[in-house]
Amino acid sequence: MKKLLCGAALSALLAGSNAELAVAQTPKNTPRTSIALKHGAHDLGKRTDPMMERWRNYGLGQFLHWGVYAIAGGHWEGKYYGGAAEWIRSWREMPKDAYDNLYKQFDPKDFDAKAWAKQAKDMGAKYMIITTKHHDGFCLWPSEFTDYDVSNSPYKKDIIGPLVEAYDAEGIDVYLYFSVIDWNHPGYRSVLKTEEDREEYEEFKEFTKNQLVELLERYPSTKGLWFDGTWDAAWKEQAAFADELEAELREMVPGLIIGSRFRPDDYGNRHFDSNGDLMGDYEQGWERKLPKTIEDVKGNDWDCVMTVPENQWGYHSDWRGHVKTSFELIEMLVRSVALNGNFVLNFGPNGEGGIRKEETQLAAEIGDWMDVNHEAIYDCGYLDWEKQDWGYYTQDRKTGKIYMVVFNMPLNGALRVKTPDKVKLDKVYSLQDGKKFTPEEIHKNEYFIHYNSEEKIKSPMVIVIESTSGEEGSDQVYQKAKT
Ligand code: FHN
Repeated sequence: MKKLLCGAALSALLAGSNAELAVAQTPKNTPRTSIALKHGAHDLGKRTDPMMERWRNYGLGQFLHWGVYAIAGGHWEGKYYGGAAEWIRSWREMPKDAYDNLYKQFDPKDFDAKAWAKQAKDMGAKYMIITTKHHDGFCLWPSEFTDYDVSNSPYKKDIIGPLVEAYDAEGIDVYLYFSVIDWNHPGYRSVLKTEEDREEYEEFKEFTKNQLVELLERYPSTKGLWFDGTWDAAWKEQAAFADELEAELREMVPGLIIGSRFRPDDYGNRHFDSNGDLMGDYEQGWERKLPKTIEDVKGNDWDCVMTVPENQWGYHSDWRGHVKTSFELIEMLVRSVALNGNFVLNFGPNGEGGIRKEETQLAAEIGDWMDVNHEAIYDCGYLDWEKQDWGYYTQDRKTGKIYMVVFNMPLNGALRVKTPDKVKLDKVYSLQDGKKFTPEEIHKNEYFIHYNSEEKIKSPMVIVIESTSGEEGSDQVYQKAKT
């Protein structure tokens, strides 16, 4: 499998100018140690193979939370449940038995995999993550290993297969969400207290493994697994099992992508092992929150998964509290890309398989913006220029083009740009209409780009900078360019 940075190279990195970055991989309050681990991170540094490069350049993804919880939609017998809709089974007002029988009503007449995929495509998503099984254990595919699946619902048909097919057809990569927590399996435990617990949990582990292998066998075009529900004490004891299983799954699908939420290390640490090294291909801890600075991401790949309301993943018919606008979501998307991450926006279809009007509207608004401005998102990442208050820089990793994504247009239209030494701004123009700007140099390495339109910008605008970095002596060229 991947081997990216050997011990010697790592020492060199630590000794060199990137030392801060490498050391920064140690989580706060954890001293840098070298504990011998059998099941810690096996590879250090970023994966550079084509599948991971592809992942890194997605920019925007779609998350889909769908299951029988969508039928309840955050209510039970007229009472409102204020928690996340997909957790309603854990609410004391809803009898477990009632929840566990909801699947008998699962018959989503409006489900149209192609329409979902088309909407995601129009929004500009490059990958999609679908909940094959959430914590309740209900499987959206016909599983050989449980009866609690779609084949025993009135709908009867596989949901995952048509989704994989439809999204593949739209050129959107599919990732399978899988919850290790499974409230339906008799062997599932959150804590292992007795010998009997341990015995039953062994069966649960076997079941988990069987289901994962089954998913990859059934849907071989899967690009990765998105794990969840791995925080239980019982699972945190399973370092050896999870390590072996992860290796087996990676064998099945070359290039398979798995984030940091799957396996614990020998001491039960998750995401980062006891030495502070990332376990998995990317950091999976940015949920409903975003990093503020590049230091926060510790040099790792990462994704942010985001809800439209405050904390609803599955369908809740009654969104209360703050509901995000497309402007806010686009800013989150751009901030993610500017800090080398992907942004994944969640959708929670209803019990009939329909996508709610708010989500449809947001998808369309984001899509309209992406239509014009996707160049500033796809294949783009961090640019090491001083951040300015108007918004974010992104840079195309292949062409080197720089994008200024402006969210806060100054009243006088003067957009400050500070460049590193010896950088020359060759061409500056609007991505929307190609209109050229002539930067005004106000100091060495500092410019104003004047946006002089009377028109107030309605959506975040993008200015492209094509620049060159000069060698020694190029200051002169740069100085000449001033006159
Ligand atoms: O408990 C789940 C939650 O319902 C949702 O699936 C999110 C998505 O990342 N994950 C868990 C909380 O971390």
